Amino acid sequence: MTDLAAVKTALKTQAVETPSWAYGNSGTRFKVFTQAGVPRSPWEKLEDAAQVHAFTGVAPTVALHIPWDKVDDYAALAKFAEERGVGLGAINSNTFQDDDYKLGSICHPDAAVRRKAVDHLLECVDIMDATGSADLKLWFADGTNYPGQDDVRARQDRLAEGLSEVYGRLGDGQRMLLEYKFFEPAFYTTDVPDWGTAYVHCLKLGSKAQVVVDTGHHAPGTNIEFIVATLLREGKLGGFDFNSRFYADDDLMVGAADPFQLFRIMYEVVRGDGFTSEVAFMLDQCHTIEAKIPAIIRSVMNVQEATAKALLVDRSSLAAAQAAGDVLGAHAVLMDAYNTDVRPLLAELREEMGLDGDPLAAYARSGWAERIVAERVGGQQAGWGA
Ligand code: PSV
Ligand code: MN
Repeated sequence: MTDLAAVKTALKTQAVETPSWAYGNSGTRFKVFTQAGVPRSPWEKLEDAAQVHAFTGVAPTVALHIPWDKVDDYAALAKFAEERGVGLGAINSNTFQDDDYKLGSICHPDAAVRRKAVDHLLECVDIMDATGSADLKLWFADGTNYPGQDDVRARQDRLAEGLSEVYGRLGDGQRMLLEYKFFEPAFYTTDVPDWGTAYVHCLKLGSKAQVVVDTGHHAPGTNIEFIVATLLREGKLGGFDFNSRFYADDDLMVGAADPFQLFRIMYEVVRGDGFTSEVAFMLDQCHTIEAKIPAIIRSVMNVQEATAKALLVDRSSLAAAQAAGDVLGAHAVLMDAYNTDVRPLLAELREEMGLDGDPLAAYARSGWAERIVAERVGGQQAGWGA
């Protein structure tokens, strides 16, 4: 039997970090669609993120992306967030939108470009100092398109050298989270393509370096929960960038494409005590055709539902069935939890937290969507590159 009170306590302390860029306009390489009411500044993104937290109660921090969220005064931005009930979370670097980075950033063959990339990463740590953020999240678009284009081993050396300089700049309580992605924008080799490559670099760097699993960054069919179990077992899982994918890095709402996969991932998190450790549960999504704030609320709820089901797994019955070699019995224990309708439990939990049991309906009633459409007129909406 699972202890329902313990399940509820765990769910109340869950924290899902929302990404500033999900509040802005987004699109594909074919078209960026605009939506009325979209934030025009990092400040307005934080206002929207505060709404998500106000209605879900479990989205207390917001990840920033530099330079998209560049401001003159980061301490003021942190204070602005705090006054609205949220905090600033991971600082995401961006070494992929500058002409200099055509052949890579930190792995570029030209030392001057590598210097520029590393300086940007060091600037991100300065920003962390000002915002009080604990995590520097690194994703590199670096790679090659053609066999022979560059020396793939030399690129690994350059990567290690650059990362080590940034690692040395981290203060106490700060971490470097290294994210991998199997392809795109590079199509032949990618310099950090998989968890193994990220892991070996993090291992060499030290305990402040950990791996980020972006759920959209794997080849189709990859068993992501196995990667999660392995990284947790090695104490190297720094966090997640949650999103859904049907084909490649689709950045759709987490739990939309494959809620069962999300459950299996969350079960390995629970099994590996990741839920109570320092694993950061972040979203990394884009809401191109759907309304952004409700999509982010739904995404947070999807993570909560998967977590609730994972926490409901009767682990002693599961262990007993596994030990007895009872294949179908063990599978049934897991499926019983997955097939539980946890929505009433979560509604009850929200009410205990002083929230509306139905965050999406409460948000719709709040008038915020109409207010931002009326008020945010003129100016430049935030979006890719802004
Ligand atoms: C790259 O595809 C990525 O997942 C990284 O986390 C980036 O920082 C983010 O997307 C930007 O949207
Ligand atoms: Mn990501």
